[in-house]
Amino acid sequence: MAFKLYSAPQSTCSQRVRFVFNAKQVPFDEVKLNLLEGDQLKPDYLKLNPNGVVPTLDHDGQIVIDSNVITEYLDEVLPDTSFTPEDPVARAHMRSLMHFMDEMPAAAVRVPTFNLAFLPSFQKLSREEFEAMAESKPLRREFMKTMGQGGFSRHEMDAALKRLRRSYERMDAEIEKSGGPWLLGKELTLADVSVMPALVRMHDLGMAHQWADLPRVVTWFDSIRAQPAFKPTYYHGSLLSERFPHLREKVLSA
Ligand SMILES: N[C@@H](CCC(=O)N[C@@H](CS)C(=O)NCC(=O)O)C(=O)O
Repeated sequence: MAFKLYSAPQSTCSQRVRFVFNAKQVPFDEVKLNLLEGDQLKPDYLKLNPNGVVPTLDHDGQIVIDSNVITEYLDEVLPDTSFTPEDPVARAHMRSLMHFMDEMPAAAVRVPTFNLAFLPSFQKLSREEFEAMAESKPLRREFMKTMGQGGFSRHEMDAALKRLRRSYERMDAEIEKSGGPWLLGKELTLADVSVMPALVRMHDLGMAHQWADLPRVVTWFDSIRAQPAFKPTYYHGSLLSERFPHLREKVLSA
């Protein structure tokens, strides 16, 4: 079996899939796309993934898109090390949490990410260039237009941070209910993998204090970072602060 993963080092969605490959100790070819240069919008890539986003998995020529779908697919075709509970009720619970993670923290984290890390690159474009770039995005056109070259408003930032806070509280409640240390109990599942990149991103942006009063989430975060799969997933260049020097300064002064 040969796996090729179209990915971007700092893409939170790609990080989910890289983590699962690494946790399964299955090698894969990583094709790194430069999202700021628009590699994800080139015609050949759009034939693979009409959403114009990463990640995309090519498994022996079969294409699978969407990170949560890909991680479930990998658990099906590489079942030796599984991150999916056998019990159907627990499996359904895992899937509902994965949906929650996509709808809440994964969506909300884009607002601080774009405002703090990507906005300076977009501000260098002329208005026409920015509009053409926004227009070319199948999935994120309206998101880009709402952000504009002035960035998301204070109100939009606050709303995103509140959604993130509610996500940490939900994690806390799930860990308490399951007995932890993971969301569904003793075993790490794809639900943990699904939320991991949002917390890593917020930590990287200097905002880990948002869950500092939730000790179960603090322990969860330390535990996932201690997993052997974590380091190879977050190879150098995977954190925004490693790529954007202005963020590193911000993080250091936080
Ligand atoms: N639901 C999709 C979302 C994928 C997604 O939004 N990918 C981002 C990086 S994390 C991307 O490629 N963005 C490119 C862009 O906004 O043009 C998934 O989980 O795979």
